[in-house]
Amino acid sequence: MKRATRASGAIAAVCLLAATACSSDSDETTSESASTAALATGAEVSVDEPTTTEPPDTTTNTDAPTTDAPETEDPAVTASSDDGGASVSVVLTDGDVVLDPTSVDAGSVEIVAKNVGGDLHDLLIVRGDDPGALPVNEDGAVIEDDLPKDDFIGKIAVVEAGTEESAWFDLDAGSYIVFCNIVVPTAVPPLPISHFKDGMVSTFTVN
Ligand SMILES: [Cu+2]
Repeated sequence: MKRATRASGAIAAVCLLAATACSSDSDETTSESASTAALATGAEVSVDEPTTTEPPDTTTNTDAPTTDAPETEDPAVTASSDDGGASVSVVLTDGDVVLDPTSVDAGSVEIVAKNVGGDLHDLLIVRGDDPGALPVNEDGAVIEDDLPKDDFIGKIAVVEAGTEESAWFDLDAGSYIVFCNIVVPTAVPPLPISHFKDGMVSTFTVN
């Protein structure tokens, strides 16, 4: 009787193994014949080896691939918005950048840029507290390449009129300058219009 029990246990184990192995097999026909084959072989082998009493337990654990379920809740997006980081609303008008709040805690900070104007804007984040100290070209636009590498945090490259774009940035404590660096060429002089020069800049602090 014992043997019979062991054998069936072992068969169950083999079946489970076969099922597991086959589950990764997309071809149903193949998996059926494979498990049948394993079943037959498994019965013989297990009767000869008393030690096969243990494998079933192991197999039961292995059977826990049901732990695949938790994996389904891995939406990166949800993780970001749920990570407890601060969020700063940045409203872009044609000529101004309005932040709320203007002070957040250090860490992962979500910058939500909302373009309520009629023009295309972008949004750059640079470490610093004095917009007037940023390097600018003859058009009045900030020269991104001339910014100290560590000072350039990042940017939201395009925020179309009437749309909202957001991104997460890792911010240490300090002061930051947020601005639009779009330059609109003009057909006739005077010079092209720099949104930065026109006042699309603001600052905020990270504590
Ligand atoms: Cu702009």
